[in-house]
Amino acid sequence: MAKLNQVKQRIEKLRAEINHHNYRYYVLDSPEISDAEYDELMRELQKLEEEHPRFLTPDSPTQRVGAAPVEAFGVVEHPQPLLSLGNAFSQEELAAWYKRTSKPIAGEKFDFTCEHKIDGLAVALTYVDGRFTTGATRGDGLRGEDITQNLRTIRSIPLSVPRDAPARFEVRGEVFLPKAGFEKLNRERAEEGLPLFANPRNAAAGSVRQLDPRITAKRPLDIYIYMLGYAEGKATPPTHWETMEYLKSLGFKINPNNELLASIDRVEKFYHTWVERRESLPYEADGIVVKVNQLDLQERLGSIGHEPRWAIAYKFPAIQGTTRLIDIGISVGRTGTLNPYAILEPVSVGGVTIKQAALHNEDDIRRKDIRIGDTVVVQRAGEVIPQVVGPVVSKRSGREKVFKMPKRCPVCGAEAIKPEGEAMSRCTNAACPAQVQERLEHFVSRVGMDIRGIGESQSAMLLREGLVKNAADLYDLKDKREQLVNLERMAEKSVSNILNAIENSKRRPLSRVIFALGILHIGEEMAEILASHFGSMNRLANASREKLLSIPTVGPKIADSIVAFFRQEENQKIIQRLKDAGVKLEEKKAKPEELPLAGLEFVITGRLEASSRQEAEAKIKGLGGTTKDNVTRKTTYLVVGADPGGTKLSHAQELGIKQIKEEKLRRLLERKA
Ligand code: 9MJ
Repeated sequence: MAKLNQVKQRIEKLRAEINHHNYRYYVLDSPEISDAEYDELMRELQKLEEEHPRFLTPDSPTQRVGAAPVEAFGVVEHPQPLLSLGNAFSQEELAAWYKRTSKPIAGEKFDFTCEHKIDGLAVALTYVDGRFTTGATRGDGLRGEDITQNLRTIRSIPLSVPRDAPARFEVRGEVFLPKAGFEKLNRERAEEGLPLFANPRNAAAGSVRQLDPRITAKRPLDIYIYMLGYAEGKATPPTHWETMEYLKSLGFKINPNNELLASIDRVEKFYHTWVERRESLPYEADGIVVKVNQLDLQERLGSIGHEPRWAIAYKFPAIQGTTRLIDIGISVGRTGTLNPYAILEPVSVGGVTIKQAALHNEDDIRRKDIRIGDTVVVQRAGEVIPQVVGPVVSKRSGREKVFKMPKRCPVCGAEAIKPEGEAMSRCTNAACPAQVQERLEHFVSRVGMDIRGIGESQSAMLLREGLVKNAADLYDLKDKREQLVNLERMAEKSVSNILNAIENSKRRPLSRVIFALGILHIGEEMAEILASHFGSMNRLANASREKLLSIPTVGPKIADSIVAFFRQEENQKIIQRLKDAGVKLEEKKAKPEELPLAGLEFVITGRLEASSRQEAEAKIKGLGGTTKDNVTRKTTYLVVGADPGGTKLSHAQELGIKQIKEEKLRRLLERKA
C-alpha cells in the first residue's frame, strides 16, 4: 500500500510539473527546460500510468490526444448565448457607435479595452470542479457542436485549473492557426498533393472540425481567451480588464497586445497603430474589438439580437482589389505538379502591386467559376501569396474563356496525368527541365540542405551552364572553381561562400537529407519519422512496402512512393554519390531503452481484426516493446482478439496480468508512435 501511495504521489508531482512546463511553453512562450527534459517527464508519467491504470484521469497531460474518431459531433446548448459583433468600417462608424453607447450610460465614468480581432473560430470552454469538461463551437449562438476532444489537443488550453477557481465557469475565445503554422500546413499539403487551404481561418476551422482528434492534434493550433461567459460559486472581478488578468492567473492564454484605454481618441490611435503593423503579427487579425470595460455597464447596455451594444469590431481596411485576369499560366513543381496561377493586369492592393496570384488547382478554378478574361477580386492576407477570391460575374462580357488543364506539360511536352483522387495534374517526365530545376532548388533550400548562396537564379544558371545536372553534382563543384568564377555575377567571394555552404551541408541530420531528396508525399514531418525509424538511408532504401506499412503513420500512398523512388536507378546513383562525397546518411538510432514501449512485454491471443498478428508485433517491436508467445509473470499486457482459444487468457487471469482489447492496443501504438 505504501508503495502505491508513493506511485500516486509521484504521478501527481509529474502532472503538476508537466502542466507547469506546458504553461511556460505554450501560454507564456518562455520555456524553462529543454524538449528532451520535457519528453523525459512525459515518458515517466506515461510509464507509471500504464503500469497503474487506476490512477489514470482524463485531465492527465498524457490524455490530450487519444480519443477515438467520432461519426458526427454532438450538440451543445449554450447556457448563455454566444455573441457575435457588429462592425464599424470607418472612423465615422466608430464615432456613431460611441455616441449610441454613451447615451444610455450618460454620466457614468467608463473606459475601453482594445483587442485584436482574430480571424479564427469562436469557442466556449466549460470547466467544472477544476476540470475542462466541454468545448463547443459558436454554432448559431444558442447551440454549437461538441468539439471537446479536439480542443483538448490544443496545448494552450488548460485541462485543469487551480482549486480556487469558480466551481463551474465558461470562458470564450478564438482558436486560430498562427501564420507560420498555416504556411507549414499548406507546404505539407502541397507535398502530399492535397488541395491547399485558402487562408488561416479556413485552415483553423477545418482543423478543429475534424472527426478524428488525432488529425487536429497534428495542427499547430493556438487560442486567445477574450471573455468570461459565466462563473458560479465565486465572485469575479467588476471589469473586463481585471477579468482577463484573473483568467490569466488561472492559466488561460490572453493576448499580450490587449490594451486598456481611457478615451475613444486613444482607441482610434490603437487602431491606426495596428493598421500599420498588422502584417508583423504572428496571427491573422482583421480588425480590433473595442469593449466597454465596466461589466455592470455592459449589463445595462445589453444586446440587440446576438450583437452586444457594449462592443464593436472596428475592421481593418480590406486588402482586396479588383482587376482583370489576363490569362492562367502553369508552373511545374518539383514532383511534376502542374500549378495554375493567375496572370493579372497589375493592380495596387493595400500599397503593393500584384501581377500574379495563386489559383490552387483545376477543381478550385471550376468551383469558383473563374474564367480567363474575367474581372476578379484579388486578396492579400499577411505574408501569404495573393489569391484570387472569385469572379465579378456582373462584369462579364460573354467573351470570357473557361480554363482547361493542358493534357501535356507546358515545359517539356510530356503527357500530364491526374491520378485518381488527387487534386493536381502531373507531368510524367522525371527529366522535365522544370522538375529538375525545382528539385535542385528544393534540395538547397533552407528547409532542405540549407545551402546558402544558391537560390532560384543560381540553380537555373548552374543547370544552364551544364555544371550540375542533379543534387549530387553540387558536391563536385569544388573541382570546378575556375568555371564558377567565370560565371556571370559570380565573384570570387560568392564562389567561396557557396563552396563552404556545400561543404557544411554534409553534416545535416538524416531527416533533412531524406526531405531534401524530394520524394513524392514526403514532407518534413514524415522525413523525421522515417529517419528516426530507420536510422540510415541504406535501411530506408532497402525497406519493403510491408516494412514501411508497419510504421503506424505510413499509409499505402507514402509506402508506394518511397519504394518507387528508391527503385529508380538514377536515384540510387545520386544517393551513392552523396555518400561518396561524405554526406552523412546515418544517424544514431534512439537507444532501445529510450523507445516509448521499452520494458513492456506483449502477448497476443485470438484473432486480430484491424491488422495481422505479424503487423501488430512488428509495430510493438518498432517502438521498443517485446512480444512473446506465452503469458508469464513478466507479461505487461495480454492483447485479447476475437475468439481467444487456448489457455493464455485463463493464465493471464490467474496471474492478474492486465488484458487489453485490440482497439486499445491500436490506440496505444498510435499514441506512442
Ligand atoms: C476575436 N475574434 O478576437 C471577441 N474577439 O467579444 C475578441 N472576439 C468577442 N473579442 C465578444 N478579441 C464577442 C466576441
